[in-house]
Amino acid sequence: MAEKKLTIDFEALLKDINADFPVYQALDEDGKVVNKNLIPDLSDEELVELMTSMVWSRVLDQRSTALNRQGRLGFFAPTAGQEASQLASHFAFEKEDVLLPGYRDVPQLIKHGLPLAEAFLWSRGHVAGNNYAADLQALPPQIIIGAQYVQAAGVALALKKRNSKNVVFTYTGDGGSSQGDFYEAINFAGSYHANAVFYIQNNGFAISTPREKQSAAKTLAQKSVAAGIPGIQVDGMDPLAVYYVSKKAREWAANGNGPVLIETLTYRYGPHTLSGDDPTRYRTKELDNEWTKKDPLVRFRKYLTEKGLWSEEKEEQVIEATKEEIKQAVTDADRVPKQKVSDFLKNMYEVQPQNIKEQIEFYEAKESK
Ligand SMILES: Cc1ncc(C[n+]2csc(CCOP(=O)(O)OP(=O)(O)O)c2C)c(N)n1
Ligand SMILES: [Mg+2]
Repeated sequence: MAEKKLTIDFEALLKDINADFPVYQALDEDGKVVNKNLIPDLSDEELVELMTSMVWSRVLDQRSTALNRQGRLGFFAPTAGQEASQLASHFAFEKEDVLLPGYRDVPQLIKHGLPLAEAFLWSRGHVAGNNYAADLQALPPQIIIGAQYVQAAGVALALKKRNSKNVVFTYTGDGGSSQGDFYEAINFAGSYHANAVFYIQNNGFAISTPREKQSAAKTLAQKSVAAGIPGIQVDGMDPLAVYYVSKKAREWAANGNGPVLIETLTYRYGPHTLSGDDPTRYRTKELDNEWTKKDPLVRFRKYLTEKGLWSEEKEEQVIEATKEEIKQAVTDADRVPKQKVSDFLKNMYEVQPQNIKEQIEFYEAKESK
């Protein structure tokens, strides 16, 4: 019998699916320009502002870790290593753009206008940490993986319907890109050509699950294809490239063309959170070393020093000022009356059902003792 003719070339199909998604990079590990087309049009002052915010974030990470260990902070998800991915992306957006962060995206939230003391209260699980000023265009950090993407799709549609020139920008992780919410959100926003920029901060791990086990997709950026929206992979340790692609993506979305998906290739140096994770159980020293060589602060420091815009003294000033700012914020957070169970209950319903009323009475009696 003659062999059946192969009508479907699965190998070729896979090749198409894994079409090339180039990684955008402007600066190499030594802070040397590798692609001058990707050097953004930022003034000297803006370059210094961006570096300052990245150093600020590194100090905040270190101090938050220490404060957590002293029992003075609650939940904390370390951010060191992700400064370019977080702060250089945020730098491309306007105050009127809406930020929907995940639990690791507290630095962007503070830069967007959340007072540091309120961020600390949020970490402590205090309701006052969720009481946002009316002009703060952001929602509190999302703990449910991927849920902020669905909310972002809704906000993006609202902006679109109002003919707004603002956008929503939201962040999830490599693990988050496996959630149903992720696909629903980019599909929905795509179909309405809504004003959204979606970030996947691919730090290589979802707690202990490595990226390779997360998806058979060659890149996470290519998940944009099925939603019919542009997808970009960027060196997430390169602040200038992250800023450049973010700025362009924002323009694209703000002009009514629809959403963009950006995958930043990055790494978290610390544990997943400070609630008991031990990264030495799933990461090697070699891998850690490989990524610390790509450090966004080192790279940007070299670039700016070469330009005469940065120095050791300047960095020392930023570090000291940040430590002072943190000290003050802890003092301010400590002044807020302790969280009460009755406060939680009072925040649950606008019109309280009987059982909640009874619980409020019960806890208020207990708390007044
Ligand atoms: C819906 C849901 N499932 C599971 C969890 C538990 N969980 C918390 S963080 C996390 C991993 C997320 O990894 P990734 O999206 O890569 O983000 P990263 O922490 O690396 O920034 C998981 C599974 C959760 N919070 N929500
Ligand atoms: Mg991750």
